[in-house]
Amino acid sequence: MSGIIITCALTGSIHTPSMSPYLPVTGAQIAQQGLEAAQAGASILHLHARNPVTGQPSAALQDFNGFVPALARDTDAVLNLSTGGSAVMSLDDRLAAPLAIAPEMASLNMGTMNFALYPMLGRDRDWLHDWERPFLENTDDLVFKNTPRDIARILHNLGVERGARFEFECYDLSHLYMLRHFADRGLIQPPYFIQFVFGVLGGMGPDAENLTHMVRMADKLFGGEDYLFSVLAAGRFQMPLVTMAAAMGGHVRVGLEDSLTIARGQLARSNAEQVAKIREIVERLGRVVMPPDQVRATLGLKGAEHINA
Ligand code: KMH
Ligand code: ZN
Repeated sequence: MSGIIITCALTGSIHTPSMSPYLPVTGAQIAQQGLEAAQAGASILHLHARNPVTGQPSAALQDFNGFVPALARDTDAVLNLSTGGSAVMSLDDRLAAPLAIAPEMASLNMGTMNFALYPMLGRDRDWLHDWERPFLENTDDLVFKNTPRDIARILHNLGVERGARFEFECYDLSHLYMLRHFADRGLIQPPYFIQFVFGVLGGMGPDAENLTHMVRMADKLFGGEDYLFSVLAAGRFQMPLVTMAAAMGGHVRVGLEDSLTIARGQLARSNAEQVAKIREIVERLGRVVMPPDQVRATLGLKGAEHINA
């Protein structure tokens, strides 16, 4: 098996500050945790911003500028900006920072779907901020909008015009067919870096059978040579599912965006802790971690010198 790409998603827009004191929120925290994650072996950093005072997911360019320039200066990791942002944001808002920064990579969610976070309300907590509880409650009526028109716009404005390549987020089998559709339209070129997303309520569940079937169908739709797959899984399914991906020859994504824990019931103290753990696992499986330059060559990226940071 060839090298393995470790992506680390540092903060995301799913968890809220009351859930973990280790969730990075300020620009300085995101930059520091990103640096440590890169040093631990993450070659791609998947990035969202937050309001540094409230911890609320943010689309503001000034909040991205709190950590993107530092990460560009202090690491050679591939910076991958989310275009999903938060499901509560408009597409214009989600795209503001990626369009300004023109990153080497951007995420691209391959279908409109439910994105239900309210089960995380489960137990009582002391909420640090007023926004957290209603934010989670209202996800019982939230549509994460990623229509074909939205996808085409992102491909055009970020891909064609700014030379970004994509982390294609596929939460379900249908999203692979949408990806095939855009390949047939000639709007994307291989190799496709496909992120299989497990365990979001609204997408496929974290079952091993789903992973084997997704790989089987990706082989059928794209051929073994034209795509790479990576896996992320939410919550306690993170490590089991990404380990399975590594054993199957795939790539892995960890980070506090996807799971706040390092073991059952135990909060991860940093993103780097999760990176170090999966690195040890994959190396014991006989995989070799790909450094950023090899990732750039493998995925056909434009190079860090071409981003606005
Ligand atoms: N939060 C993950 C489930 C994005 O940023 O575009 C998916 C994600 C979406 O990372
Ligand atoms: Zn994300």
